[in-house]
Amino acid sequence: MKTDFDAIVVGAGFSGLYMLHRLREQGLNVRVFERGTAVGGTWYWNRYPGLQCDTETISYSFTFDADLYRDWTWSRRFAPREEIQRYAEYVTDRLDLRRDIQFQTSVTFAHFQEDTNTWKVGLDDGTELTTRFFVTASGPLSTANVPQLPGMENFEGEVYHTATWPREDVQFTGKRIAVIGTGSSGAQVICNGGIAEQVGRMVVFQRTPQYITPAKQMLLDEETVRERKDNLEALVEEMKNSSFGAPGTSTDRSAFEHTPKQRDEVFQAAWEYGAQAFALATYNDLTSNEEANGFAADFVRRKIAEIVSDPETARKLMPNYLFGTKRPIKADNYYETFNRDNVDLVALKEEPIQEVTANGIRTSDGFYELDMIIFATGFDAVTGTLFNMDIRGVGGQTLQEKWLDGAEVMAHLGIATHGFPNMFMCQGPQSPSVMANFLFGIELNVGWTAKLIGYLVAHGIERAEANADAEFEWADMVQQQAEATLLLKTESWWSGANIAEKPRPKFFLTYLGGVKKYREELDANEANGFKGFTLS
Ligand code: N01
Repeated sequence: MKTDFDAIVVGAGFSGLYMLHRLREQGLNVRVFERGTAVGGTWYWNRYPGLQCDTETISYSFTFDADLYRDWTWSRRFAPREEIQRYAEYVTDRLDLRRDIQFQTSVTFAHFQEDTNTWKVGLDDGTELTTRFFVTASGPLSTANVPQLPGMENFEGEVYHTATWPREDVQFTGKRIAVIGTGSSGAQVICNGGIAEQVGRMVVFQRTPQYITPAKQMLLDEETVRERKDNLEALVEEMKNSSFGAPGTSTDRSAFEHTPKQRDEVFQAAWEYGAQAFALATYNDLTSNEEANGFAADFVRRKIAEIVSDPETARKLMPNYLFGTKRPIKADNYYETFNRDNVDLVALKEEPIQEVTANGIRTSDGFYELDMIIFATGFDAVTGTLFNMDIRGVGGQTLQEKWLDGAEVMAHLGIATHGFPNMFMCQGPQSPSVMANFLFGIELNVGWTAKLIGYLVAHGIERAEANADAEFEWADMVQQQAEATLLLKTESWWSGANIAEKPRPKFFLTYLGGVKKYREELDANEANGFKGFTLS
């Protein structure tokens, strides 16, 4: 059947951009719908002060086109949001993608049409379109989690969430502000945004302390930049064969190969080096062996005690759960910020919030007068945005029904789910997505999906559907990977524990086997004629 488009893609973040490029290269008629006014996805929406990518720019760049890589020059070891936004615009213009992206348009529904093996897609302006392939590139972290605090509606000051930060400048000078949440976003707001230096007072409401190691941001000199560009092939080889999809992020060494003194030297060197070194390149058993984990955890706690001058504040900042079982945070001067006279810490487990009033927050122990509340409370991750669209597959079944509201999420290769033929998810559930260098992950699974779509078109195959047994096997394997680690021992958004009203997923939501293994799985699958899919 003739459709309006061969493929409709939801979202113009990096996944959507790459998908558009790859499908268009194969001569397909593609349209991307983006709710924002520009490309960039997560980097478009999260514009809070201090935001920078904590994957190093050397690998947080597309590598599929050497000229595209070499013609862009990053200024720093970690790119600030604005620079990534410019990079996304650069990619868009270089690949001439803009003409196939419609901005300020949300996809409201996508319904599979069984009689024609096509999708009917609805937009928020009421338009209905047909497409052969429906592709979600809507991001795993794109629906903000805003906790309902008692009395919140009475607050008369300014209220922001890191993930929906306004485009206009926010003034902080002299104000009394609360930051609620100390994940990657909260940490960057607290110590990287320059806010602490401007505000009258900053009160950090911390529910769970975090392990935070220095990022070690720095400007790049010309020689470093030239070296990177000259050695792209070797870099890509290393990324392909690594676990995280970035250089310097793995090691074969166990923590038990070293004496306590040697371990401290290794941890200290990684602390000074920054980036992902502490979590990923010190020892290979930190997140699989509790004793090894304790070595790293103790080291960070000792650092907190050394850095933070007030012993009571230091105690409150010390995590007592397993290191690395929440996403390790890399940020400069985080613990140091709590030495400032105008920064206070409230440990919510000891001093819970009782109510928000017109001019502040009352806890069990006191009242904090405030002009502004910043929520850095994260996301309804992985499935949140997918569930917000009305996606219906075979028999009119919704994605929520299929996945039991999140309790039984299964996606073959992290890309497709049974009952939803011709629908493909970029960086979907049970792909490496957030557990790897996101851009390299995109090159792998978006690239693979584009190949599958190309194969279907070339062979006149109308319908590709993931098989139920294949997706179960994949989801079960992902769950076994998680059970082999310590990750399930801690509540986190990784384990789907951060949204109280959502069920805990039976199968872990992210593939933990690493980039190399995932790439090999995808290659083997393709070599086996796209195993686990019924093509008809
Ligand atoms: O969100 P989070 P995030 N009352 O869920 C707390 C990526 N990212 O936006 O730990 C009080 O990690 C919650 O407490 P607890 C990255 O993948 C990347 O910071 O649940 N507090 C936690 O402290 C990251 O992992 C970059 O007890 C409440 C915080 O809010 C992911 O995005 C930068 C609460 C939420 O932390 C999410 O990070 C930023 C409540 N009711 C983000 N509810 C890069 O640099 C939640 N909290 C690439």
